[in-house]
Amino acid sequence: MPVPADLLEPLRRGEPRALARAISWMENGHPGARELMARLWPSLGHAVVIGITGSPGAGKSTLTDQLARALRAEGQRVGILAVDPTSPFSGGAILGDRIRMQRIAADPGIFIRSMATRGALGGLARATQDAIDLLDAAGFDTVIVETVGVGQDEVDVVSCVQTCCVVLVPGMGDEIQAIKAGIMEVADLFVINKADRDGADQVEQGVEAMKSLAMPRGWDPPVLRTVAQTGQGIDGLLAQVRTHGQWLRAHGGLAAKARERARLRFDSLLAEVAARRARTQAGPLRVEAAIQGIADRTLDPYSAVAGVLEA
Ligand SMILES: Nc1nc2c(ncn2[C@@H]2O[C@H](COP(=O)(O)OP(=O)(O)OP(=O)(O)O)[C@@H](O)[C@H]2O)c(=O)[nH]1
Ligand SMILES: [Mg+2]
Repeated sequence: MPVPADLLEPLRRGEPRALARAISWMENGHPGARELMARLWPSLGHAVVIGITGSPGAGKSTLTDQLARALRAEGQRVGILAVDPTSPFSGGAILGDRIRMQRIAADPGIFIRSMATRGALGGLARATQDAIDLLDAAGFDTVIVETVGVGQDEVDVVSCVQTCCVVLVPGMGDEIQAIKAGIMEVADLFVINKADRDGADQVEQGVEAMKSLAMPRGWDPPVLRTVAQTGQGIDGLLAQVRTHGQWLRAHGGLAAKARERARLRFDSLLAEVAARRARTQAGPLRVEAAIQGIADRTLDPYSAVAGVLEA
């Protein structure tokens, strides 16, 4: 299905309504979604993508706001994707984010979108990656992806970013343990936010101890302190994000990340499309019969799947 000019051109100019529509197209598997991506694909890859991840209430949104402001002051256009894998709907914390973000949302140089599990065909990571691509196509210089740290979904989402900032706060001894799983390998920067509170030293010691156990990978993730509410430390954070970008460029890291991202994307899309095709070919009755067979123990799961694939 051809992409209407009244979507493509406004999208390339970065008009918010066209962007919102295009993101929904991708999320909902609109018949024109594939052609849209095909048209945009060759010109992508310019936006710098920063990930801000951490536990609920760590100050991710406040940090994101501050970063966006600093980048706007340099004349950049900034996209913000607020990803919440815990929320099936755009509600709760995300609604709060919307209200909070209204302050900066009036600025046409900033585009904000909440991404929740709701309806995102193929999952949140894919929807987020698609949205990043669309912002990139629309000429946004930097995209900030804010995501609540909750495990695999989060790790998948941060695989989309160039520089992943893990936000910690004083007084979270146990949570450092929880963060170890998975996120350690993807952290490019550690940000101790709410450094105006007691206990920043202890968190820093905890992070350093954790880092010493991690596999060395050439880049030693710096540990920074911020007070997002006042903007303290934001310039330092931006400077480190840039240093990391330079390091990636100097060490072939950008190409390596792009390849890794391409592989993840291909694998997940292949799995999804192949599964959909197989289901359609077999039809719902056969699929349900196979599932019932497994439950009844008349059919083992492997044979059930093989049977459906051969349908
Ligand atoms: N004392 C102090 N409070 C802060 C700081 N940064 C953010 N806060 C406050 O912490 C609370 C949570 O901030 P958010 O930015 O909404 O945190 P978040 O991580 O986005 O929260 P979720 O999206 O709900 O997970 C708010 O009341 C902020 O005003 C800081 O540096 N110091
Ligand atoms: Mg938030």
